[in-house]
Amino acid sequence: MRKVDVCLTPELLHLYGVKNRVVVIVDILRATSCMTVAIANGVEKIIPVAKLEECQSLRQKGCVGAAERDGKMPEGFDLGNSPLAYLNNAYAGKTIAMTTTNGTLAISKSKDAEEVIIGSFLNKTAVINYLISQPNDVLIVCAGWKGKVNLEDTLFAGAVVEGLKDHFEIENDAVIASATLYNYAKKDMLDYLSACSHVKRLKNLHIQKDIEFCLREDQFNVIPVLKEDALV
Ligand code: 3SL
Repeated sequence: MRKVDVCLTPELLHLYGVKNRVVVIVDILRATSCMTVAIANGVEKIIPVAKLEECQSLRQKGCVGAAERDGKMPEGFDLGNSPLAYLNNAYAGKTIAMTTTNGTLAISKSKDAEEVIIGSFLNKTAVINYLISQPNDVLIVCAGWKGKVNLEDTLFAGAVVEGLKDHFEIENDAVIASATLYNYAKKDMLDYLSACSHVKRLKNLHIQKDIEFCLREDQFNVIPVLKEDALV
């Protein structure tokens, strides 16, 4: 039977190994939610990069530059990290160079996987159905916050585990913990997450709308996939 595992922060990735697995990158607030909305709204590709300098140099070569550090857009870029910015095909046909504090870093650390896909509540069921349909073991990699575990990514990992549990063998306790947490919180995730660190951080930046949007389930039937160096 195929196996499913959960890595709660990229700092623990060396304990798992990504080879021969499909890796699902999760950064609910807000990078993987942004990526889902962008691809669903016609963005041609997203080049995720770990560093601001790389993003700026791609921008100078003609990409739209989307950047975030500590929740804010650093000077000199075109876009921050709000998923709402991509709605209504606002960037359809464009190539976006994107760097975020944790999400794009988690992608660059997972590049040796059999396949890297992007998960968010917004495309939850599409991700679950795809994982069931393909032949490989699965590793869900939570981006966390600066190396630490966060609740919103753990909740989404648990939601995926719930969808996979009849088809996959559970590999370790992080899988059980995330599913238990999701089942506990799913009735009102917004309420459950109100005390969590990144929600507080984003609320201080007055982006409550982004938080609410990122917790909506199954808004899009797309899965961004890493092909060479870009999400398509
Ligand atoms: O860390 C990240 O990758 C971002 O998603 C963080 S933020 O929600 O844009 O602040």
